[in-house]
Amino acid sequence: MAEILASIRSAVMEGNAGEVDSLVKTALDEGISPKAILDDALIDGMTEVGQLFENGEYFVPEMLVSARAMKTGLAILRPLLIEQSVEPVGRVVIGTVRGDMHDIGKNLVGMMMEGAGFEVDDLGVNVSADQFVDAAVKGHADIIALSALLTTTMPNMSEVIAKLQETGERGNVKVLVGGAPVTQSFADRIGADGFAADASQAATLARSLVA
Ligand code: B1M
Repeated sequence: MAEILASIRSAVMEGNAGEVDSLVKTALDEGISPKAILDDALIDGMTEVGQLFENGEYFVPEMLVSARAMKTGLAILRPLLIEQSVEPVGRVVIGTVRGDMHDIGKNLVGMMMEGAGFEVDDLGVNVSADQFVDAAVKGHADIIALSALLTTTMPNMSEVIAKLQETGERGNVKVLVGGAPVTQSFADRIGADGFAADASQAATLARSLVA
């Protein structure tokens, strides 16, 4: 790993947003690709933070400052990861499901979908089934994209599908699910139209769902 990527990774783990800011800019100046900075430094650092939390070495405050540091880096990469598209290939309503406050992965998915040419309506975190369905109907969305990071909030994805069925909208919109604990078999079980393991797969899958 390039030395600077290792330094960015460490700065994320230390929750040092200022350091992440300047190192990411330096890495870009050195010609390192935004994708490498994202995958090999920012995501890698955050994965390690999760491991340390699991081992009892990090606690919620540490996770929080690391998340802020990662967001600082993402804000710099965002315009570079998003290609300008003239006509949207489709409309996506995205959010993290009810009860869940994790938004970094969801933000990445939204970003990659914008990059793939979608118009993205990001409803944020802790989004109820009603909010998802209302926004999808009002915005004539082709896809509802649901993110969940907790095993306890995964089941709330099926509330959205139930609400779509209840309102007669199920046939008008595809439902795409993802997030660390979500699997293809879970997606099949709740009747989702697709599952993606990461943000770039989510964008590819979204394009095939509207093709
Ligand atoms: Co939380 N947390 N957290 N946390 N947190 C996890 C998820 C956890 C795995 C940590 C651990 O134990 N190792 C664990 C969940 C355990 C479980 O359910 N099995 C956990 C816990 C327990 C909690 C709390 C309950 C802790 C507490 O309070 N005791 C609490 C819950 C709060 C709530 O939501 N109600 C909590 C709180 C927090 C913070 C607020 C401190 C912070 C979130 C800040 C924020 O998001 N703004 C936080 C963080 C940072 C994490 C970890 C460390 C990192 C998550 C992250 O951003 N990863 C996480 C451990 C881990 O995942 N390693 C953890 C980076 C991100 C790029 O990856 O989000 O997985 P990810 O997204 C990926 C894919 O999953 C996929 O694409 C992305 C990559 O390309 N993807 C999709 C995501 N959504 C998708 C949607 C798609 C397709 C793909 O289609 C629509």
